[in-house]
Amino acid sequence: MNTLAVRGACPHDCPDTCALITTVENGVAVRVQGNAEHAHTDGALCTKVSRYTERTYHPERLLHPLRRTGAKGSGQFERVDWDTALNDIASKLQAIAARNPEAIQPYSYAGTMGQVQGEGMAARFFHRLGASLLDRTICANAGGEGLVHTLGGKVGMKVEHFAEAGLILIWGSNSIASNLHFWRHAQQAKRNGARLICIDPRRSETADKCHEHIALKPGTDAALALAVMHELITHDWLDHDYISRHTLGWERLRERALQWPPQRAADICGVPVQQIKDLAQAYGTTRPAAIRLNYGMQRVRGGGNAVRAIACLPALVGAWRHRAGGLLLSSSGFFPIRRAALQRPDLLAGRTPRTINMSTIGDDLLREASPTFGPRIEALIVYNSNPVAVAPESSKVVQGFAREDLFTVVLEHFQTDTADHADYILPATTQLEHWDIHASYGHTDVLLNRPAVEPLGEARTNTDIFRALARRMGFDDPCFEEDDLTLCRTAFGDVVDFDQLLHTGFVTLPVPDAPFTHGNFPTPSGRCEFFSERLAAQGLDGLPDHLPNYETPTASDPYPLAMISPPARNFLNSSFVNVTSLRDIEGEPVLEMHADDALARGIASGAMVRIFNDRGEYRCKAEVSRRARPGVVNGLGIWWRKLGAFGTNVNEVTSQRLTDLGRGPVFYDCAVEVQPLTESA
Ligand SMILES: Nc1nc2c(c(=O)[nH]1)N[C@H]1C(S)=C(S)[C@@H](COP(=O)(O)OP(=O)(O)OC[C@H]3O[C@@H](n4cnc5c(=O)[nH]c(N)nc54)[C@H](O)[C@@H]3O)O[C@H]1N2
Ligand SMILES: Nc1nc2c(c(=O)[nH]1)N[C@H]1C(S)=C(S)[C@@H](COP(=O)(O)OP(=O)(O)OC[C@H]3O[C@@H](n4cnc5c(=O)[nH]c(N)nc54)[C@H](O)[C@@H]3O)O[C@H]1N2
Ligand SMILES: [Mo]
Repeated sequence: MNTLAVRGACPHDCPDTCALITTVENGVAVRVQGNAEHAHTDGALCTKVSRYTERTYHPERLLHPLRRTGAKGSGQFERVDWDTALNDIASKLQAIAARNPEAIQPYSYAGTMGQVQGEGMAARFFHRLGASLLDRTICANAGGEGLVHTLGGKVGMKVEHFAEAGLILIWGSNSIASNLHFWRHAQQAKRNGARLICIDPRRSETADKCHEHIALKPGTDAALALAVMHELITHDWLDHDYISRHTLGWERLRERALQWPPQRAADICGVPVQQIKDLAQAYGTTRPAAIRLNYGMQRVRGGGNAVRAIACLPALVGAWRHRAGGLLLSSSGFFPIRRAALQRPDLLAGRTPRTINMSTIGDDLLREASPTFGPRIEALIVYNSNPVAVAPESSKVVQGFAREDLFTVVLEHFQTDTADHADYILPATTQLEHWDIHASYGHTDVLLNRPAVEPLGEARTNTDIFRALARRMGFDDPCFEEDDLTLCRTAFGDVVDFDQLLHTGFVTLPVPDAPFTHGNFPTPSGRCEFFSERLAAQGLDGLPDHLPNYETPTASDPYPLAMISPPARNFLNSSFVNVTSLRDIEGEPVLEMHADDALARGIASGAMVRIFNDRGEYRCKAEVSRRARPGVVNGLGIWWRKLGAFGTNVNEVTSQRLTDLGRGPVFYDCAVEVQPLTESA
């Protein structure tokens, strides 16, 4: 038997970016394991990715191109050969481009986080075409902008140093579910005597394992942070030396924070005032104090400001002085990715196409041509994303995708809800079948992914599909001939040692252990900017503030419950929902409800319910659960619509409104009512 161990990288949208070892026997991948030589992975994978071969060799993997035969969205297709598919797609795109290339819209996100199979060749293709651009806001933009306007970039603590912290605030993060390799460090700190405090409306698996859980209402994090500042100031738990040397706007922030006595925040957050005081005392008096912030807390109207407020805290107490103090939301800003060399915006050749926000794709697909909007969207090329399931306000998204006059091409591994609405589905390779190179947003290593097996069936890499389309469209720039290994080398150029990547599979960036001990923030001022001149120049508040949710329900409202829809542990957004062994663990879509809210509505645990508001209705099973706080219901996971009850998922009820900073979606800023589903309904 011929057995190989192939080094790779997990492609998924997760902070951990693990190093993989795939065991290949006679050309078949039989096992995917964590690479024990890679410190961050430490030989361990999450349940999902340890089932990678089940996903790769899934009987429903797409193995040849498909062309639509039924009505739009019917999911009926026939097999065609690649030439037929590519020739027809190229000629349709050419005809649209001849009228106006901006009527063609790429739509992609982080199905793979690879720099090559992500936007490597795809962006070149769309830039050369002059297609509309895509504002990729759906996940992290509010928080990302919040960081940029406070710390200067998506930078922060190195994850490994959390193990040495004396206090860890796990803020808007269910780490056990979504950041397992961080959780190891938190456990180590706990064993060393650190105190762990979880700040989350939901009593998550992570909250269960912390010393304390602050179950605030969704979207009230900035109020909490401002009240903590109030206490730091009034008790003088401040590092005056750090503040004067390395921050900007202290006097103004001080004035703002003094307007936030703990009682004011307690009323807004819906938590006991003593809990806020205790939090402030712990944060003000424990060294080193570390904050693991995650994107769960920025999917609300004020998400950007909330991240700004929290990102001010470490500078106030001088936590950055120690390598185990400070904050980590994302480390992606440390990676010197050569985006221009990879994605070649120069191929726009002076054209400035419009930009469509991926978070409002529902509305935008339904928009008519107008002088402000530009042309109606006539063609949509989707890759690395499942918008019909993941984008907010599904009724609009589905209606848009169902337009008979929209030409839709979907590059996919599986026939997702989005692929059901395609005119052509093109089978794409998985991470086990292609080259790629990866940055991370949870650690500071670059990882290389080698193909472990040949592409399954007739699957082709995303890059190869865009190369083939480029050829048929007559794009003759030599950049369309570059192979994937060349693209891998281009991503970081000489900054990383490519030979080492080929040899070990990973390279650690030279990031200092405590990057902000002496200030040196990547802001314009070089300081931690409590006050942001850049925001003020845009006519925005230069200081962080609490912005209430768009939808802040009260008991007398028609939609009196706040709904959040955080990730399910055994899925990765809508990926893996079709992997039977993982779906079996999750069971079925559920809505967690507090006993009081269920009782008031005559809902028994296990009953089918309708969750609704003016935007739509979602049906699933209710679970009376200690994980839900009063007034807040938790709809877990982004199920495939067609695998959920009545072909719906949580995004039926979410809205297309946008965050204060970064134009992001507000998935967790959503008021609903819940009723038992009676036989007649
Ligand atoms: N297993 C698994 N892992 C994942 C994902 C997945 O779907 N499944 N998704 C990946 C993706 S795309 C991302 S962006 C990352 C990060 O994704 P995140 O969404 O940050 O993931 P979590 O840490 O699981 O969940 C965030 C936590 O925030 C809480 N939360 C909701 N609203 C609020 C609020 O207003 N305030 C506060 N303080 N907390 C709130 C939720 O209850 C939840 O426990 O995780 C990645 N990892
Ligand atoms: N209600 C609600 N909605 C949410 C969220 C939430 O918490 N609540 N979370 C939001 C967040 S944080 C995010 S990041 C988005 C995620 O939204 P998406 O980025 O769309 O993520 P997935 O749902 O995992 O879909 C990715 C798809 O890419 C495909 N794919 C993977 N690798 C490849 C490849 O190499 N080639 C091709 N062609 N396809 C590939 C997978 O098969 C999968 O179907 O969802 C958002 N939507
Ligand atoms: Mo995300």
